[in-house]
Amino acid sequence: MLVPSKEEMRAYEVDGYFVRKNFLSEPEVVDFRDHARRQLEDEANSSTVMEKGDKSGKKTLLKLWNHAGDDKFGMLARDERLARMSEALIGEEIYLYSHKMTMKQPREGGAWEWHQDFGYWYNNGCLSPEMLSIWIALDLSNKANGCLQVLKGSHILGRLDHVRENGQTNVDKPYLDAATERFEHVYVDMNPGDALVFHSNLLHRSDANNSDTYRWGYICSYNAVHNAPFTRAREYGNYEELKIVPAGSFMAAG
Ligand SMILES: O=C(O)CCC(=O)C(=O)O
Repeated sequence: MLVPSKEEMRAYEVDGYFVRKNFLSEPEVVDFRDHARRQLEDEANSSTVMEKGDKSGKKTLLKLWNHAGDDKFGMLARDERLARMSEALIGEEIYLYSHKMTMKQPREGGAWEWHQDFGYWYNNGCLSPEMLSIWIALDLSNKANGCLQVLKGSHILGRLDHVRENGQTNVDKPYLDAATERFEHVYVDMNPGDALVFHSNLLHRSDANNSDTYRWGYICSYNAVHNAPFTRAREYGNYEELKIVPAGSFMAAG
């Protein structure tokens, strides 16, 4: 199903997120993950892969692309399943805001602190939170290896103030403390191929990976066309027509 079900629509509205099981099929995950591991582990020692530190000094890896081309990464970001889902939830014409790989290596990947994505996208010149992300698990993602955690329903707070800490943009502590009192804290367990679809104001974080397994996630974020940044603050996120491709086209891409 390309568009969200009624239940998914409602969960997105009320909880700020939902998980679509088996968003990618098993052969699709294997194809994409094998390619990603080969290419990005090779790149990991170069400046094209960023290292984000956490409070304990552990590093998590992040690869961000500025444009979606015809390679496997770009083709999945342009896949009709992601595009149609995002368009239906945002309710407007959309474009791809960013696509990135968040890589927690076994025993090494650090934590992401509590934040809203709109907390920093706003600083890039996006006026409204008509934005969302689809986080696709490429590995089993659980409490032991640092799965995503969310404060269910916290997107209704609107944008909170954020502060810059260790290269991460994190929500201001007193507001976070108040929010954790009010909203349910959920660890989002996912199987490879599952997708977490979440609103740009949903508070989320993840722990360090203290396990022997990989925890990689591919995140594609979409924005309403009329909400494109009013200033070119970054090389990514600026409006480009989204050239949607049929489901699974990335399998044939190099
Ligand atoms: O992959 C994760 O654990 C979190 C990534 C994240 O929140 C982000 O890139 O904004």
